[in-house]
Amino acid sequence: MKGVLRVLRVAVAAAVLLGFGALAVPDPAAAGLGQPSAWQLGMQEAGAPVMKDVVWFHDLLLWIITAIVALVLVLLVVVTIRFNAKANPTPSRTTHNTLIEVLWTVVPVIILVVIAVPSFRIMFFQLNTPQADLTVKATGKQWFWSYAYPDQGKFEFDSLMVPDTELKPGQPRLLAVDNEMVVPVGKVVRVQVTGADVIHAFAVPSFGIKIDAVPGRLNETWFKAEREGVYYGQCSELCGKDHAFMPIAVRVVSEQAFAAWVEDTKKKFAMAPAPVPAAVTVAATVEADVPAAD
Ligand SMILES: [Cu+2]
Repeated sequence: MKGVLRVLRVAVAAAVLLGFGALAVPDPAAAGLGQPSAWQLGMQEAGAPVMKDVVWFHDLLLWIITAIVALVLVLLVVVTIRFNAKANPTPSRTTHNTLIEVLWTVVPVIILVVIAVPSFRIMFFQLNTPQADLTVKATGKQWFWSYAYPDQGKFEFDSLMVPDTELKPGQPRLLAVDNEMVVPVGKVVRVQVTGADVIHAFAVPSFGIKIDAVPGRLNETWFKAEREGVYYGQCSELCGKDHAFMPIAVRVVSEQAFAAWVEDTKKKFAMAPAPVPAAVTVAATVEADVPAAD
C-alpha cells in the first residue's frame, strides 16, 4: 500500500514537470492573423470573441491531455522497471485496493466535469447570435460564394478566387478573391448561410466560425471582428471538383469606409428589376385578345 502510494506520488510529480516542459514549446504567436503562416504551430490568431474562447479551451485541453499522457507514461515505466520478473521474482497476490479504485473512478469524473462546463458555455456563446448590427447572406455555389446585404439595399455579388497568374503582391495564393465580403470593425455581424446547389460550408478560422451551407435551409452564425484587416477562410464541406478553390475573404474596415463601400457596391452590383417571365406576357396577350363574354 505504502509502496503504491509512493509510486503514485512520484508519477504525479513527474507528470506535472513533463506537462510544463511540453507546453513551453508551442508558440501560438507563430500563427498569422486571418491567414495561415509558414511553419505555423497551433491555430490562427483569434480575431473575434468566439475564437478567443476556442483558443483558450484548446490550451486548457492541451494541459489536461499532456498531464494524463505523462502520468500513464510514468506509470508504465515504473511498472516495467520495478515489477518485471527479474526485479520482482515473487509477485504480490493483491487483487483489490479500495482507495485506488475510488480514485481512478472519481478523478476521471472530475476531469470530465472540468472539461464539460467551459465546453457547453462556449457552445452556447457560439450558437446564440447576439443582437446583430448587420446581416450578410452568404450563398455557397459550385464553386464560389455570393454575398448579399439585405439591410443595405438590393445588391448581391459573386466572389471568385484570384487565379495564381493574376495574384497581386501581398495576396495569398488560393485564398484571395476578386470581390471580398466587407464588414465594419467592432460590429456584430450575423451571417446567414445557404447553398444554391450542393452542401458547402462557410468557415473563417480567425473568427471561430464554421457552418454548413445547405440548399433549402438558412443557417446562421455570427462574429464581431475586433481589428481591421483581411480574414481568410475556405469552403469546408467537400462540394465537388473545385471545392479547394472557393475561398472566403472578409475585409474588416472602419465604419466610414464600410458606408463608402456600400454606396460603391450598390451601384456596381445593383440588381436589375426582375424580368417579366415569358409565360406571363403570353397569358396577358391572350387574355386581351379574348372578346368580352358578357
Ligand atoms: Cu464548396
